[in-house]
Amino acid sequence: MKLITAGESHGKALTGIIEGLPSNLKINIAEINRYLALRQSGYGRGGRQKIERDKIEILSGVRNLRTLGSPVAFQIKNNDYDNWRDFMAPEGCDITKRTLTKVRPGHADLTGIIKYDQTDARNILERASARETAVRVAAGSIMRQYLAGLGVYISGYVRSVCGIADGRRYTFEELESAKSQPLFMLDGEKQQAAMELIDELKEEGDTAGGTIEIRVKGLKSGFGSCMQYSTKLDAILCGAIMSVQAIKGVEVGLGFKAADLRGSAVHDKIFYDNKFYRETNNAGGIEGGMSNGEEIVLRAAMKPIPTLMQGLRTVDYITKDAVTAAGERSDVAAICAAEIVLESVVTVALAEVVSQRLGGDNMCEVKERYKRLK
Ligand code: EPS
Repeated sequence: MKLITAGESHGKALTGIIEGLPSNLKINIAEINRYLALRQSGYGRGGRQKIERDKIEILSGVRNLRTLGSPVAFQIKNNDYDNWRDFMAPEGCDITKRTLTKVRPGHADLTGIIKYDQTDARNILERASARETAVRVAAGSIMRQYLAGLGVYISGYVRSVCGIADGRRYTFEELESAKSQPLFMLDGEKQQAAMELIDELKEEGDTAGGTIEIRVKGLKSGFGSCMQYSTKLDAILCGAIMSVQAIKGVEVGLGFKAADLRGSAVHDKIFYDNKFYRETNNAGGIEGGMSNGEEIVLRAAMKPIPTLMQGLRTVDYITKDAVTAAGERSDVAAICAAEIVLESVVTVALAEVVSQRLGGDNMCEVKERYKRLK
């Protein structure tokens, strides 16, 4: 299974193609749109989300709500294109307007302009923009339906915003209620404090990041491989997480904390009672690059959004003058969007690993093969 995405932030549409879905997977379109709406939600988003109403339009590979086994192509229209047609149209447009040369620190602007031999960072930022993640959420939602057919579920929540952290542990079932919270946090007091901080940052023209936990439940052991570095499940899932805009760190299970503890306090002891089990899950469900049957626990750190309304010191790419970086409109925090995106990219990466191991041309075959695994 493989996903390819295309689309510019203010272009006509975002497009995705998924290759390798088995036939007869029932597609719930309302569910895909629910995740797209969740990605647009959350406290601290900016003006753009008032313009967009992301909805999937499936173009191929699905007939009467069931996959055919052929590539599934889909698009999500950019409503904002109506305001940008004159400056973005592939067929010809005015590229002297809406230019960006006051390159923003922390963005792709400067490095991209040099690498792609441009004079306008618009030709870089349009693709580097986190708008692209809408496609990955739609694809993730389709692949989530594939994994749910096997009893594999993905969830998560926001653990901290700009240092305001919830250190509690939650069961997988408790995580679902996070989605109805303004910041996808489960600790009401921390969430209130984080919302107040976001209000302050908005006043100051500043931005915030945070940390997110993603969990996978129901995955049997043996996915990923210890036989080749590139096939290790932790490498694949962490790579997927690091591919998301603004993500700067990732850990599995105890993660960085494990470095400060003794081996006897870190490694999950193994027991047997009709089946092998562990009483702790410090490994985060992955040992030797393979799922071990426990819940997979991944945590990611998102940096603050690099477009600041207050503007950071930078240099104009053309004049070389010291200037304040561009910043017309920006989210203060997009941590909820990132939470949905991270669930989605983990789902996409996992579905690829699962389909590689199981194969199967139709859903019935896939389910039978999964059931037969120990
Ligand atoms: C983004 C800048 C903002 C965000 C955008 C990502 O867009 P604009 O420049 O149009 O105001 O809203 O995110 C989305 C549009 C989205 O759907 O998530 C950026 O520079 O990365």
